[in-house]
Amino acid sequence: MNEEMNSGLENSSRRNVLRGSMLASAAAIVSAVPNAAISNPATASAPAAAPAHEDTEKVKPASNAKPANLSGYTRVKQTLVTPPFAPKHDQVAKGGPKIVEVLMETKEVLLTVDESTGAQIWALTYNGSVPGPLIVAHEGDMIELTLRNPSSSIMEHNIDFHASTGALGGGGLTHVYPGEEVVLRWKANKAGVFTYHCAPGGEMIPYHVCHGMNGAVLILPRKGLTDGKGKPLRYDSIAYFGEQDFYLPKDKNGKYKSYAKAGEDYADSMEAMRTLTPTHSVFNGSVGALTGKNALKAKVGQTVLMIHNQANRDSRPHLIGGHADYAWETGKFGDAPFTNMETWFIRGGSAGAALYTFRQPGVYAYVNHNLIEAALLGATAHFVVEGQWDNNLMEQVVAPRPFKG
Ligand SMILES: [Cu+2]
Repeated sequence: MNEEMNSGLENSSRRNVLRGSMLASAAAIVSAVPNAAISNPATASAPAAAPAHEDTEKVKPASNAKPANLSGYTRVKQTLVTPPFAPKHDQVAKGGPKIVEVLMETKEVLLTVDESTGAQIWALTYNGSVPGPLIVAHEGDMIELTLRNPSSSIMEHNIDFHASTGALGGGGLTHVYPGEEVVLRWKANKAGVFTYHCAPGGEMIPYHVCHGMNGAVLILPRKGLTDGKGKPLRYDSIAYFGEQDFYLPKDKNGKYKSYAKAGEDYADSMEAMRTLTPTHSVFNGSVGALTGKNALKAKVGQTVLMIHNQANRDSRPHLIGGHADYAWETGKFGDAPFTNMETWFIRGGSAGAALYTFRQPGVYAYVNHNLIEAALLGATAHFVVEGQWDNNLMEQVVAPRPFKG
């Protein structure tokens, strides 16, 4: 398997590819931090070889660290679901703080990004989807993640939770080779919606993130969302959008290249990413993933919480025909939301949330209002809303007709 790895990586062993440790920029991004990828020279050839555990030792907290105080917590398991859906949860916390146990498996899957062109990518994913699943908890809870990397994987993976505190967001404690699993527990001490992503080190960080390895965590205030002035805000459903910029290599004739396995596109991807010009910017993994028969559904009078994750690049969501009644642009529920927004802003490397109650039936397009990205690169989703039309809000007074002039 080693020898077959990647024709674009002639000068590196498979271990290098897995860890990214030969990459000069690794030190620049994660220097002075306990990152196993930096300190471990590329020597082994088996993906699940011993050094991983030694590396993990290096990033453990100092031995005089006190054990976590878990008294008062009760354990619950959260079954993660495929986006755009959210796992079952309470909007207002019931009882005391929880340790929310979740399981994620890193999966390297061939994903068709655009059926019309045949564009594909060996996506790097959590649980097989782009974005990875939404995790939901309340402020004060703990998330306890079991991260598994199956032995069939090519690559090493880890996870950096922007909502967490310490060790590169957990990235320094969660490097798992194929065939390994790790368990990380962190406290959700800030309410909001936050991104998470793989960050193996150096150039592997954008490579994994731009191959789909990112998602969001929703940490609700214990009393649920409010307008910032004490008015409770509730939703009927969550629509979880992961906007993904892909940089797919093309051949001399402008056709998208195909690869036999994950990682084989490495050198070509690096070249494509350096342009900073994505070939695609899509919601939930592919062009049309949330349009047509895959459109989101709602009814007039229903309220949807739209969560937008973009782990790499700025975006500016807009709901055509509607608004954000409330928008937590930065995703932080401790801050009062903006109100009645036409377009809101998601900073690259973050997630945000917007709440809207549908008032009219019809098809609403949820887009990145860089309309080139929406229409040409794929960043469009649809809500199909059923209900009674309200002429007080809008009416076609005269249908299109010829006129003289
Ligand atoms: Cu990864």
